[in-house]
Amino acid sequence: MSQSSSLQGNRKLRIALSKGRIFNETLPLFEAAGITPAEDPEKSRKLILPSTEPDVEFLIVRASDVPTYVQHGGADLGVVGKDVLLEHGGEGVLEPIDLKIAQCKLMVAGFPDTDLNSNKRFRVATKFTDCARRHFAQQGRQVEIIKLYGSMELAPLVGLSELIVDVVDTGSTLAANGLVPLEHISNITSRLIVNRASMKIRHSRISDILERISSAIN
Ligand code: PRT
Ligand code: MG
Repeated sequence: MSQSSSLQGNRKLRIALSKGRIFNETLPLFEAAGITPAEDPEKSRKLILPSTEPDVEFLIVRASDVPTYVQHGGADLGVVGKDVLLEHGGEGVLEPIDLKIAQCKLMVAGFPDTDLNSNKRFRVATKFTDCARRHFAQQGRQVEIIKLYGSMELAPLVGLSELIVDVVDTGSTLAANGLVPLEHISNITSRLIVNRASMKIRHSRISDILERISSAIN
């Protein structure tokens, strides 16, 4: 049978991960659960990596695509930042475990002299358009949202917006660009997510993995 066969009972269990920070911080947890990728995704160009477990494989996808793969059953499990999950909406996925990795904060940021209480209609540059819209709506503030795909910190520097909404860790990227955090929206950690149907169909195998990962966290 081919590796990509979609025969439900027979095909391998698929875990969607993004490269970089999430992969690096997730690896020890999967190792503790006895599942290790057989190849280094930073060195391989393969998008499907076999694992040391014959019935499990890893899918390497863009961070923001992880919930979409899991929602539509392209992957059974996934690891994703809560920021990405909030923006996706979490439809069709279960979120059983907070992995407590890749911690950061979703923040409103801008220049230090910004008066957030002014009646000005701020322009907000962000890739988290839904989160930003919700945040400002809750406060009854009218803003114009400008969608970007990355490097949000640049937008205020060139007058594209007064504010940005982005995840902040150390704050050094903001500081290096003369910006400061102005408002906290949400604490962010990565979550293990599971496709709803997979959770029923492959219940015992998935529960076993969830249990082993949970005990690795604690
Ligand atoms: O790269 P791509 O656009 O595909 O996706 P991505 O950039 O969202 O992926 P990745 O791998 O960079 O981040 C994956 C997840 O890690 C995010 O969804 C967050 O949940 C989490 N995370 C934790 C972070 C950070 N910390 C973080 N610092 N994601 C991004 N950053 C960025 C931040 O936006 C800033 O521009 O890193 C930069 C440096 O942060 P400072 O504050 O430490 O300077
Ligand atoms: Mg990135």
